Amino acid sequence: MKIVVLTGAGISAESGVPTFRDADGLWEGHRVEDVATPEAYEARPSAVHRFYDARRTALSAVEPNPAHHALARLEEHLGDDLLVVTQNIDDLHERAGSRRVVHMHGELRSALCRGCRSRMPWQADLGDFPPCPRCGVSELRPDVVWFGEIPYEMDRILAAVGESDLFVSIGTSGAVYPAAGFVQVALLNGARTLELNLQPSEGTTLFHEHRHGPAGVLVPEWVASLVTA
Ligand code: BV8
Repeated sequence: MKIVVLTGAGISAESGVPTFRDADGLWEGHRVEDVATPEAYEARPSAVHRFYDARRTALSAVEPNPAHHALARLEEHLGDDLLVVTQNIDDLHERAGSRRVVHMHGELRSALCRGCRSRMPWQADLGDFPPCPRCGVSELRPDVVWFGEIPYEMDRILAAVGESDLFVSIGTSGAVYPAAGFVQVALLNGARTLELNLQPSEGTTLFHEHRHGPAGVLVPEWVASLVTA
């Protein structure tokens, strides 16, 4: 059975990574267009770097939770028949042991050079505008996909969703496209669809089955049911 799992901020909430739209969410205090758009970066690069440098630093204070670990276990069983597509820019899936992970919105621990377009692993701050190790110009930006920019690996994602037998959405509000549209692609290709989320998402009516509750409980239960089956 080919499975595609789409994850959002909700899967990392129990690890202590703030979500976006919840009361004290990441967007709280920041207008999206002030920190997550190319225009914002053009106008106020230091403010945008402060937002992402703080999130990158905070990553070292959090750990994967049982939901991340359960998906890593599922990959051990399914191998290439499982693909995790995440909207998250944290590295908790990989730190839990998942290998088949697509970061469609980029990664915090990566930098993108606007000069030579190189992408490179990056742990430190970018707010001090360090030179690019490849081309030497100080044009390194957070390697994240901002609003108005094209997400990464769309062809690979749409092919996998189109071939999937089961499409599972975990911890996402279904408010941001094109990710929010993947369930329709799965349905059009005859896949079964399952939502695991704290509360119904904006696209909840598009799922054959819903389980509402914390991912740290729902995902290990779901994986256990699949692995024993
Ligand atoms: C694009 C990186 C063209 C940066 C992010 C169609 C209609 C309307 C608008 C559009 C449209 N198409 C495009 C748009 C514009 C825009 C968009 O969608 N706007 C929205 C606001 C309406 N989209 C774009 O600009 C995209 N680019 O369209 O390019 C294109 C498209 C296709 C092909 C070619 C070209 C680019 C969007 C990417 C922006 N970058 N992140 C950063 O992280 O700072 S988006 C960012 O916000 C996240 O990555 C994520 O995608 C989104 C947040 O959503 P969630 O992850 O779901 O988080 P949220 O807080 O909202 O919800 C958490 C959920 O978890 C809740 O449901 C909650 O109940 C649940 N939960 C909480 N705790 C738990 C839990 N569940 C389980 N357990 C728990 N413990």
